Amino acid sequence: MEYDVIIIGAGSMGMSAGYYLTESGQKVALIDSYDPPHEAGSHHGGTRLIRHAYGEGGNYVPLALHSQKLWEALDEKTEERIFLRTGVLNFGVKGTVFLETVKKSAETHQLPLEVMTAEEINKRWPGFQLDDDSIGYFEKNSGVLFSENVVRTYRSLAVKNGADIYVNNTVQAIETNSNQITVKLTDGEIKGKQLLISAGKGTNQVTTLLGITLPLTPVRKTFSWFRTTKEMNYTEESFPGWGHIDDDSTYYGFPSMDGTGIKIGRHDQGRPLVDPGKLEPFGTYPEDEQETLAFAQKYFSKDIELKEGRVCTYTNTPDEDFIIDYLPGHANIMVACGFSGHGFKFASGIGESLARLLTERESVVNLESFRLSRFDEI
Ligand code: PYC
Repeated sequence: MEYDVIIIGAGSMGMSAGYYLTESGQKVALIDSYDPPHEAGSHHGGTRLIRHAYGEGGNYVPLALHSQKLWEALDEKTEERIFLRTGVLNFGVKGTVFLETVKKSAETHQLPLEVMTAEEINKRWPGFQLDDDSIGYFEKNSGVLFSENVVRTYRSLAVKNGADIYVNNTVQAIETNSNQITVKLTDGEIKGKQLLISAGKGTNQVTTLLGITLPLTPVRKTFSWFRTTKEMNYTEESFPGWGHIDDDSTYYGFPSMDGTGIKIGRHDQGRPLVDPGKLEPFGTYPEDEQETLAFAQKYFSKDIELKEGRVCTYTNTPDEDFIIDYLPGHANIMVACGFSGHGFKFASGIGESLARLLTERESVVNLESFRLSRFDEI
């Protein structure tokens, strides 16, 4: 049997693309080194933010808004929780490029955005204790996505639509010609007309089988959950999703979902992974516990305590914009990678556009800024 599309890497992007491809009647094979949803990639830890007014660049806004619609449609299709409208507060020192871009992108796209002083923020959400020099931008329509539920739901819908899934399988070799691609797996081999590589931190292990190395740096990241005696100030009803930006650091976080604890992570920095297959456990380095705890004590509550932490991976590009393109020299192979720690919120929109590109050669949303041609070395 020959598949229409083989997808290597069935995490958030690959699983979403697989689902949308099966919705348009394509015969799809999904391959993953683990059994998704799992903790070895970039979709675990329960939650992700979706923000619409976008500090990383106004060009992301149409994709964020379209993705939001698709999340809401997915929510209707499943009993699983997919999206919760908590609102998201971006706060920090007034004038940072990120916060100015949030404001400008909201103005350009006429998004509702409330400008708030520190005093107003502390009053509205008593869980915050911000200094007078902080400013905040609150968008009420954005919120929290349930990341493992998303991957589980896309998987079950794709399989129901006829996708085959090859779990706990790694790719050993790829043979290509213009008509057919053969992927040799740990267990057997499969053939397809087109290939999508969406293997996160393992992407270069796959593309080097085709002689191509992409400008990707897998980075070890951590996130933690905290407890406090003032839990009622941090519930999903009483506290928003948030991001904090100043000149030296970026942190993000979530309310305590169903009493699981306040989740906080540091978005910038992290240690580049020498071997993408090896991730040292949480607590290996002093900063794993210290950084987010110091942040939480400063901006939330003095009595906050670490409950537990986890490790995950970002796969960063040099400019932290994504890579979504055909692989050079291969008109039947696409790559979607380098999501640089801010891609999950777009997985619905990107998966749908990848499916459209693979079937009709045109995207639903403009993805031109993610082309490989922006890098000199490719
Ligand atoms: O892009 O908002 C974001 C985000 C939250 C956690 C990691 N990335």
